[in-house]
Amino acid sequence: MSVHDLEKHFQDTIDAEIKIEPLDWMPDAYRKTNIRQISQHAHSEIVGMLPEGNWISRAPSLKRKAILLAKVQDEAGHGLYLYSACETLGTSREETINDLHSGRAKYSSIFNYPTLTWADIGTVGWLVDGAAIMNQVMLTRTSYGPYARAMVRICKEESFHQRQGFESLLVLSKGSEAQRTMCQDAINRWWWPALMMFGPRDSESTNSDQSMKWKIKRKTNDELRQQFVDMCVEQVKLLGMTLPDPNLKWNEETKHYDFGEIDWNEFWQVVKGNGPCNLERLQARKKAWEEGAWVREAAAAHAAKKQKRADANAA
Ligand code: BYC
Repeated sequence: MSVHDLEKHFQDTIDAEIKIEPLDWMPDAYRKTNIRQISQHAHSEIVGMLPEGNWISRAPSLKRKAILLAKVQDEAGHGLYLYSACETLGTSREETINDLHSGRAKYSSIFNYPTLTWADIGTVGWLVDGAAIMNQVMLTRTSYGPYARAMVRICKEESFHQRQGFESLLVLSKGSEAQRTMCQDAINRWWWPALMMFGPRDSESTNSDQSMKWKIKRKTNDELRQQFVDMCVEQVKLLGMTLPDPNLKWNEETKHYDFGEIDWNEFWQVVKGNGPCNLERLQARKKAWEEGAWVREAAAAHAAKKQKRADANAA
């Protein structure tokens, strides 16, 4: 088959809603886009453990500590499924992680903000995991098979994460004046960064057009952001709190909430490495990688020993 025929067959497969699998022929750019997106997603899960892990030893009760521990462990699992999905495209784990450590690969802007109070943990669950699910439900239908299948399980866990966050905020919102103030303050600080998670406006999104054609993405950044705003405006009412945007207003024509302008300068500064915690996050990841070297060596030695034993038994 000529490259033209291969490309046509590839696009027809996608248009017929048949998943692309690791051994199928695929255009180089499709492979690269998936490696870029899946690895960035994996890095986000792993870096995302840091702002929350920060509160495990300070959770206000045994119940909250157990929930937070489970959530942070879930994020580690998500990272692992995603790194594995990425490896099916022909990259090595080491290469992928080197790209994070050298700053070549990105991770979600949201994890470069600090978690200052206990209410931040509930707010991260509600808004950050809420934004994540909004984006990831669409990814359960992404065209690359291993990525889509990883997302099914991840979404189930993310939905527990979001609910526990909302429930934790609900308790604070019914608590003392100080707890209500803490809750509102956390919502005020996380709202705009959560909206930035969906990425630049569609008009500035360099990858969207092609990713939509390849059905890697099923909805655009702006569509998902709007869906998220509409959902949160209703949910915040249940908390008796407000969202920090004076321009939020129901639009009868579009049947959506209009909202204020995002500070895109802040977004790009954070993406470029100049956010409040970028340096700290990368340093923590590099340190963990270096300190974990002996674990990787031990695991490899154990696997080699097991294999040798299995070979001897088979002989
Ligand atoms: N932060 O062309 P665009 C989680 C980059 S984990 C940083 O629209 P695309 C969780 C983008 O990479 C949440 N960079 O890109 C974990 C591109 O640069 P490159 C993470 C961003 O890929 C623990 C450039 O801007 N979720 O939920 O079509 C605890 C232009 O953008 C961001 C995922 O990763 C950003 N926010 O669309 C709790 C989901 N936005 O790569 C929760 C999978 C954009 O060309 N990823 N950029 O140099 C996606 O769905 C898509 O990659 C995005 C961006 C919607 C994020």
